Amino acid sequence: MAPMSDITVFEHQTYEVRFLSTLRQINTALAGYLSGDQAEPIESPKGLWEAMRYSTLDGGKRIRSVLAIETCLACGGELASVLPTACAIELVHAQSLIHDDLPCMDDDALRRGKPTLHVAFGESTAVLAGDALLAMAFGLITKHTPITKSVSSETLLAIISDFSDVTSVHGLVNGQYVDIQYEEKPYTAEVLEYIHTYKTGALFRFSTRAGAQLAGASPAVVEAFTQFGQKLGLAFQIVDDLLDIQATSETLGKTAGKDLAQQKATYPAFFGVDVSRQKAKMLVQEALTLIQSHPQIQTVSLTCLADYIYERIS
Ligand code: GRG
Repeated sequence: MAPMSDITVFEHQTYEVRFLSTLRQINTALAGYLSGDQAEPIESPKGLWEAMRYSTLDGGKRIRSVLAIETCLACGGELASVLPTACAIELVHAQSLIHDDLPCMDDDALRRGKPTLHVAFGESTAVLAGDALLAMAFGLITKHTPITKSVSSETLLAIISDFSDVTSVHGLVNGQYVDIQYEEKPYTAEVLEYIHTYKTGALFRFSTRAGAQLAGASPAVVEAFTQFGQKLGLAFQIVDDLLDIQATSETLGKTAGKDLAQQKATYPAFFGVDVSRQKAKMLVQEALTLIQSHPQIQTVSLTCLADYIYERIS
C-alpha cells in the first residue's frame, strides 16, 4: 500500500530502521526492569517474575511506547527522559491484555502468537502477574525518570496523576466495563466511540501527551499531542476491528473473528468496512494536522508512525 501522507518511500524505510532500533532499546530496558528474581534468586517469587516476563517481553508491536519516545524526540526531548515512562506504558498494556484474555473477560487462548498467560501459567498467576505489572509501572516512572531542566518533579507528578486516570475508572477500566456491558446488545455510534475512546484511545493519548511533557513542551504543544494521541488511538482501534475480520489468527498472533463471535461493538459491524476505513484515514489526517500547525515539532517520524497505524496488516 502506498503511504497515505506525502512522506517518500525512502523516508519510510529510513524511519523503519530507526523504529526497530527504538523497539530494541525498549525491549532491553524492559528486560532489565523485569529481571528482579535474578538479583535475588532465593527470596524472589520466580514463577511470578517468569509470568510477568512471559507476557511483556518477546512480542508486541510496542506502538504506544515508540509513539511516546518519538513524540518526546520530535519536541526536542531526550530518550533517557522518556524511556522509563515508555516502559511503564508497555507494562500497563501487557497487564490489560493479560486481564482481557482471562475466562471472565474475553476468554482467549492465543496472544502474541503463543498461549495466553492464564493458559500457560494458570488463572491465579495471570491475575497476580497483571496486578504486579500495573503497580510496577508507576514505580518505573517515579524511580527511573531523571529530574532535569525540562523534567521537573511537578511534571512527573502531573504525569503520574494522568497515568492514574488512564489506568482506572477514567480510562481503560471504564472502556473495558462498557465494552462488556454492550456485548450482544444494541448500541449507537456514540456508545461505540465512547468504548474505544477509553479502552484504546486513553493509553495512546497518555503516550503522546507524556512524551511531549517529558520534553518540556509548551502547554499548546502538550494539548496538540493529547488530541493527536486520542485520534491515533481511535484510528488504531478501527484498524484493529477491521483486521479482526480480514486477517488470520496466524498473522495477528491472536484469535481472529472474535468480535463477531462475541457480538462486540465494532466499527465494521456498525458502519461497514469501507466507511470504517475512511474514518480511520480521516482520524489519522486530523491527528497529523494538529501537530503540523506547530513549526517547532519535527513531524516526519510521527507521520511515518501515523501512516503505519492506518496501513498495518497485523
Ligand atoms: C487496569 C489498565 C487496566 C486495565 C484493565 C482488561 C482491561 C481493564 C482493559 C482491556 C483493554 C484492552 C484489551 C484494549 C484493547 C486494545 C488493543 C487494540 C490491543 C491490541 O494492541 P496491540 O495490537 O497489541 O498494540 P501488541 O500485542 O502488538 O502489543
